[in-house]
Amino acid sequence: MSGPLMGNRRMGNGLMGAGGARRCRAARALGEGRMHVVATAGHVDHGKSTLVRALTGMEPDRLEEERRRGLTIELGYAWTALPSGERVAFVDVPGHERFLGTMLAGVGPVPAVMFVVAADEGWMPQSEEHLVALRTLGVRHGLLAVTRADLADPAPALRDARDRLAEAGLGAVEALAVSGRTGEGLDGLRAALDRLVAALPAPDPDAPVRLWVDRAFSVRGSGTVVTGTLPAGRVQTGDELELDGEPVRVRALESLKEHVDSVTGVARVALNLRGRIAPERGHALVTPGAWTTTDLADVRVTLAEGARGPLPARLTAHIGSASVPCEVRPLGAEAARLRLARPLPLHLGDALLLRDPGRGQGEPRVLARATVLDVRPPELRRRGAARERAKALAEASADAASLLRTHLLLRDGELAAMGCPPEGRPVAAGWHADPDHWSGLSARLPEAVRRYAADHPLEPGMPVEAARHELGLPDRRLVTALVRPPLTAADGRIIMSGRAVAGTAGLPAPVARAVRALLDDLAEAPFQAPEAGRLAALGLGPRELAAAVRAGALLRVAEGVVLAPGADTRAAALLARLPQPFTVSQARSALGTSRRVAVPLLEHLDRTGLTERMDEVHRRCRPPRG
Ligand SMILES: Nc1nc2c(ncn2[C@@H]2O[C@H](COP(=O)(O)OP(=O)(O)OP(=O)(O)O)[C@@H](O)[C@H]2O)c(=O)[nH]1
Ligand SMILES: [Mg+2]
Repeated sequence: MSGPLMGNRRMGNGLMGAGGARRCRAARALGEGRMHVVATAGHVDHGKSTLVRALTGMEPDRLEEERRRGLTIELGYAWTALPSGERVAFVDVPGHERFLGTMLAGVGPVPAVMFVVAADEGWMPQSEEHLVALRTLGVRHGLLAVTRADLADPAPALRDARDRLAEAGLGAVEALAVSGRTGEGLDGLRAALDRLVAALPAPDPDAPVRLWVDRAFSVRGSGTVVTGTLPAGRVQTGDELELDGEPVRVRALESLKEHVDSVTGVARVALNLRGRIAPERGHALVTPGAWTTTDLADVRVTLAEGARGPLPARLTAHIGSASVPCEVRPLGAEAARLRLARPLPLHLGDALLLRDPGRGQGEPRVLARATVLDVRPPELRRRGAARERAKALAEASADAASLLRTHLLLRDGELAAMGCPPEGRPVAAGWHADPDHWSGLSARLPEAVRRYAADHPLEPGMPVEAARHELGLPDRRLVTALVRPPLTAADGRIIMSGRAVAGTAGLPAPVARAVRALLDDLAEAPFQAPEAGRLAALGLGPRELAAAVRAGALLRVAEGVVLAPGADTRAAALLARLPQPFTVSQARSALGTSRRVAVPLLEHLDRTGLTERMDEVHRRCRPPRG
């Protein structure tokens, strides 16, 4: 077994891509079925490694020290084909109490477990501790092997252990008596493993990648290599991934010592990486942008079997192959804020196992499950903020709706990076909103526009940017999405259309006074639009006139030509009394005005449909519509 990357590192020549033919033969011998990964668990010396060795013919204890001491110290890897052709790779964990951290790193990313109990010793402290850990991590698939059945009657240990596993949420697991030494029961165990893997849910090949590194080393000529259990998703040669925020490229890829171009979870993989990185166990390779890398998370705390609260303020958090010291700040009875000593890529719903590394023998060390509820929790500076947050977390679940209650507005990409596919349609350009917050904003906008119009009477409406600022929104497109009648948006501004009262009321006092003076002039001679001089004398420049027109205080028929509101319908009524069709000249004298006003006024009447042109010279009035 001289595979370069996956197996025994000391024995490998480490040339990815070299020796392919030999490996391909090995791969064919192993079968082409789907791959599954199963971790071992159980008390020290109960026969886990012996059983893995007997099942696979491979040596899980790679270190010289392990063989000398007859003890597993590091994670071991071995694999075989099952009778069905499906392939199973074992992650063999140490049972010694001192290596609980390593055991958790092995089990962390693995969906199923082979729980090993020695027939001659029965249930022991690390049997219990491993079971509590599995339960805390949410491992729900497994089988029970009561081994060393050549040394004692396996029946009592089998009965006892089966009941304990069932109670711990692993359900009615298959339980078998075997011997790693004599080989008794191994065929039955292989068949049971086949049934176990057949029942495992198929992971999503399109899921974002998060590969927790369990080993990292460099291979001469190839560079950095990491191995791990890929729980879901797909990794391919050439992929661009991220490790600790640094981009890395997958140069080559192996699975069970076989060179492959692409692999989907669940799988044991070895990746040859290019990038400025120094990977270690506990780092994760992730799909860029698909995870939120954070050192702060709000979590729901579920105490482990046998543990009592309150939790100590300093613990170690385990997820995947990572173990990270953390500070625990309780928020209410069931929630807490974790401050991690280094950032981890997390999703909502992830389970962290909280362990007290300081506890002595006999005391529970696996203390709690921390289910991630928020990966970007809000600051708690204000008085009472912690209490409010505790209340919110008590009602929260690990979904988009709960997140939006806290964050109010989130983009598609942010939700995805938090592990929450958005529910429902976006309110605008990829933005999702908390429904209550959105209807609150929707009620505030007309008020803001009204206030703005009162404060800026000469402006044609509230600039969208001002509204964005006023409502505290991160994107102008959110403002536009909030515009609905009677609001309208045009030219980057929001206008309150159909104002209730047309007139000078909303205009600044000097403008209102000037407009009233104009209207007095027009009352005498309704179609003699004021000359430029008169407008200038009254202080009515283009801005003031535009404001008066918007307010409905004046009617604008052309640039610089304004009349009293309603002058157009009055004109149409007068023109209707003329013999039809009529000329501009006839209209001009009927209205008592000049060509300067008559021409644009008639064009305005054409546009509004009160008159229509017959030819170059003639028009006629159109009967009122409807
Ligand atoms: N007679 C007998 N001895 C066994 C059997 N399985 C394991 N042993 C012996 O039990 C001892 C421990 O076996 P391991 O397989 O190293 O136990 P382990 O569970 O891997 O131990 P750790 O990894 O250190 O937790 C060794 O001396 C084995 O030879 C078995 O089925 N029958
Ligand atoms: Mg072992």
